[in-house]
Parts: sequence; structure tokens; C-alpha cells
Amino acid sequence: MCGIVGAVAERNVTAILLEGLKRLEYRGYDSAGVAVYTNDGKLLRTRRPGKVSELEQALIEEPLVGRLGIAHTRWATHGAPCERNAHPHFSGDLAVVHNGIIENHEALREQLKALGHVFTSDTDTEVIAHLLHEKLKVQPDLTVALKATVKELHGAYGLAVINARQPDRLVAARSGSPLVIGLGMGENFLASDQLALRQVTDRFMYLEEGDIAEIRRDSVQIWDIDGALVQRESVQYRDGAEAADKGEFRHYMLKEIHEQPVVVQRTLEGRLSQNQVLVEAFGPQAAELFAKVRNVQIVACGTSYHAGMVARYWLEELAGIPCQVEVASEFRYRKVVVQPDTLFVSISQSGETADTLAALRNAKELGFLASLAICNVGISSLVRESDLTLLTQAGREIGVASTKAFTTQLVGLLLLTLSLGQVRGTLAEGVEATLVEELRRLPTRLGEALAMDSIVEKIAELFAEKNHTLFLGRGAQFPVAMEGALKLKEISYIHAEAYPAGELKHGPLALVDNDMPVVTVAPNNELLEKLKSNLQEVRARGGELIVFADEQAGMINGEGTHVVHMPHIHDILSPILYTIPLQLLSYYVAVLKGTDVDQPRNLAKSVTVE
Ligand code: HGA
Repeated sequence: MCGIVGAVAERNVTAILLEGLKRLEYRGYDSAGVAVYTNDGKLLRTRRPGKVSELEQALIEEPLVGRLGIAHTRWATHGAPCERNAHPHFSGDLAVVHNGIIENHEALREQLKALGHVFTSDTDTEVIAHLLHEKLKVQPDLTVALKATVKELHGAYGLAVINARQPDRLVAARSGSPLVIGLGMGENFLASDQLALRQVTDRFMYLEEGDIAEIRRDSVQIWDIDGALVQRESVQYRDGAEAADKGEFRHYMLKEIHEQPVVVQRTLEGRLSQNQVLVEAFGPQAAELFAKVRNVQIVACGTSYHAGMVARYWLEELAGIPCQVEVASEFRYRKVVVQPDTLFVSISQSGETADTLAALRNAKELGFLASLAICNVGISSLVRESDLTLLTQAGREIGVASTKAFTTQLVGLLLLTLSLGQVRGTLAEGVEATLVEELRRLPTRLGEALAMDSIVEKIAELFAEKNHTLFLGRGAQFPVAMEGALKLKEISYIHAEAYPAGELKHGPLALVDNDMPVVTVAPNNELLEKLKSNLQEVRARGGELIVFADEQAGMINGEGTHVVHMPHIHDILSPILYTIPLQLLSYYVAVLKGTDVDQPRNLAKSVTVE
């Protein structure tokens, strides 16, 4: 998603703003712009569709020089990606940049037009500029007027404003879209991600939900959601403490496993309103296209394919939309019959996976309604070539075995399911509000699952001498079992296979003996009783069971049965939660076996060849 950078300093800020935008480029965007209060007292802006380098070229040709400015990379949700719609947006002496979606923009636009405001873009963002302009007529202090303005905004925003009449400050507001203040010496900064400001400072202050900030050269003031003046803690990052650092962890993979609460939170940011998913998060034409979708075809490879398989359960159960899932290397070479009004969904961490890209390119010839990419890299080919995109916010994933990319893909796919169901009116009453609430709690639940790290580490000892393992699951937990088996194979080189638990007696039971541990994921759902019977079948053959079960499922340790109690969670979200102990299990088994966890033999991170 898009990025915000702002600066108030004694020196010219344009280069700082541009460098900040470059550092946010990896997130994906379609246009960029900067507004500066110039040294000769004018508020000027330069905006360009396309890359930051084009904006930079324009600024070389016609420089903007000033000590106060804001900048933005836009990923369009309302209005085409063109210069007119690029941020900053102006109203009178004001310039505004915004990340997120203003849901009540239509009603506000009408009111503001009636008051004589002329709109020059199709964006939802422009209403913020004009509304603030109105408020300033009553209350000339920018910060006070901003507080009044945000009270009328519904939706999600991280926004920054400058005013030519009060050029001593930059003001900002956060609700549903992150913002961080960078603290300098006699200069201060703002950005949607601290990475954008690492070239100018290493001290940061994160805004919390509902915060309003007034940032001057030599002071920062923050008010919380209730209007109380508050102090937010400042944090200092030591040099090099960026993504490419293992920090306190022994391997990138373990670090990335532990990052999941934070990256899931980021993936949700700006995409939820009070009780709904913001459909525009998928792009400006999403609502119109989603209304036409009658089928979904998901195509992906490896771990992303497993995410797609989970999504199939969600799409059919929650949104009532038929869904097929296929590995890209098969899909691309097969004669495919496409049902009318089918949405083609591709999933890839890197967005450069050769088979998935080729499948997308083939799909364009096959008469799909539209293509949508769920991807972690905004500047990837998959994103560029798809009609719609949802960027996961997993950050850089270095461990070859994918972890945080998978769980954020699942979050993206659940947002897709709810959006399709919402637009098509096929969700059962109250489901969306309940799941939005559950999604908000998900980072905390993931943190609880991660706190079981040392319990799982102990369980891993059971596998150190084994050569084969079986993973079982039912329903949406079957793909989770597949993902668990894949992780174990990838990094510990133990042969692992996943089966839907009901298939056990149709073959794999023949393999079960005391040399073949059986790992099972068992949330507390309507399939639990059936699963318990399957587990009896394993025990009766002397197989050792490792069961990850809901704390309310009533499963207890016994001879040859090791039960790990998981925090209780809504059944729909359980695939995301139960992935965590399986990731930890494969990690600790690999550590015990002494393999190269982050770079397992024969594997590459981004499979850009067929
Ligand atoms: N809704 C605004 C901002 C979009 C955004 O957050 N992009 O990533 C727009 O469409 O301009």
C-alpha cells in the first residue's frame, strides 16, 4: 500500500522526502507526489503517475526548495492512477496526503460541493482537504481544526497535512493506518513506516489509534482519541536493526515466525472499518468487479497453494462461491474450461514465481472475468500484470521456508472472502462483523500461540531420530496439515505426508507403527469427534500421536499421546493459528538435526524458473 513521508526542518526537505518515498517503493504504488512550503512563501506541489524516479526527474528540472513538506506514494483505491488523482491534494492553503479509505466520502463530497468547494480529483482523499479548509474558517488553529475534521471521517486513515498559513508545523492523524514520528535534532519527521526515515534518524515515536500529532522543528505534541495530551514512548533503533538482521534470534526463520502478530496486524491496517472489510482495499474497480463474480479459480505454488486451499473452504462456506484451486505448474499446461464470471486469483510471496506468472499470462487468454494477485512485493510482475491486488504486509522474508508470508496470505484471502460475500450479499447475518472483530484479536491470539515455543521445542525431540511422519487434519485444517508436512520436509529433510484424517484407513494406516509419529491439528469444531476416532485408529497400531488441540476440546495426554493445548479461537480463523505450532515444530526438529534452517539444500527463495 501507499506511503507517507513528511518533514519540518531548517534545511531543504525535498531530498529527504524523495529518499523516504524511494525506501517505501517496495510496497507498491502507482503514482507519487510531493508538496513543499517553499522558501519564498508558496505552497507548491509536483505529482507524477508511475515511478518515484519520474517525480525525481521532474524535481530536478523544476526544484522545490523549502523547509516544510509532505510526500506520498499512492496505490489507487478511488479514482484512476493519474496525475490529477495523485496526492498531495490541495484546498486553499492546505495540502493533504492520506493512506487508507474514507468510506463516507460521497456524502461529504456533496456537502462540500454545496458549500462551494470545487473538486479536482476523483479520490476520497480530497474531501479531507476541503473539510479541513471548512473547519479552519471556524477555528483557525490547524491542529484544533484537524481534530474537528477527523470526527467526521469514517473509514481508515493515516494522514499528514501542511498549511501555508501555519508553516511552522506538520499535523497528522492516525486511525487504522500506521504513522510514526522520526525525532531529529532541531528537525522532525513523519512517515507511514520508520524505514522511510532511517537515513535521517534512528529515534521514533509510534502514533496509536486515534492519535493526532502536531510536529514542529523543536517539539512534538500528541493527543489521544479522547483529546488528552499524551506522551508516547520513543524508541531508538541501533544501527543496522533493519529487516535484514536476525536480532535476538538464531535464525531468520525463527525471527519471521515471531514477527507474525505484527505483520498480520499490518496486513489488516487500513482494510477494516468498524464492522466490515473495506472492499476498495482491493483497488478502485474491486466493488464493481466483485459484484459480477460467480466462481473463483485460485492458482499458486508450494506454501501459497496451501493458502489457496484454505481459502476454498472459506469462499464456499462463508461467501457461497464455488472455488477451484490448482498448482500453477499444472494449470499452465492443461486445457482449462473456464466458467463464466470467474475471478482468477494468483498467490505468491515474491510475485515473480515463474509458474504462477505464466499461469496468469495464460489466464488472460482464457476469458476470466478479471485477475487478482495476493502478493508480498508491490513492485513485482504479478502485481503489475493483475487487474486487482491485495498486498500482504509481511515485510522481507529471508528464510527460504515461508512462514509469515503464509499467514498474511491467509489473512488477505479471508479479507477477499468477506469482501466478495459482502458485495454479493451472500454472507450470513452478522458473520462479517463477528469475523472483523475476531481478525482484530488475531494478533493477540498468535502471540499466545508463540508463547508455547518452549513446549513445542520439547515435543520436537520425539522426531530427532525419525525418518517419516504423517500429518492429519480435517476440513480447512487439511491444508494446514499439508503446510506442516511441507515445512518439515523443507528444513529437516524428514519425509512427511499430509492426509485428510478420513483417508487414513484408505491406505496410509498401513504405514503406521511406533517409528512413524502422527501429527494432528484438532480445533474444537464439529469434526472433532470424527477426528478423535481417527486418532484411536493410529493408537491401536502403536503410532505415537502429537495433537495440537483446542484447550476446550477435552483432549488429554495419555500413553503415546502428546496433547498441546492451543488458545481457543473462532473456527474460521483456526487455520491461521494452528499454523504457528507446526512452523515451530519443523523449526526445532531442523535445529536438532543440525540442518541449514534458513537455506535448506536444493531450495531457492523465489522460484523464478520453471
Ligand atoms: N484512498 C486514497 C488513498 C489510497 C491509498 O491508501 N493507497 O495506498 C486514494 O485512492 O487516493
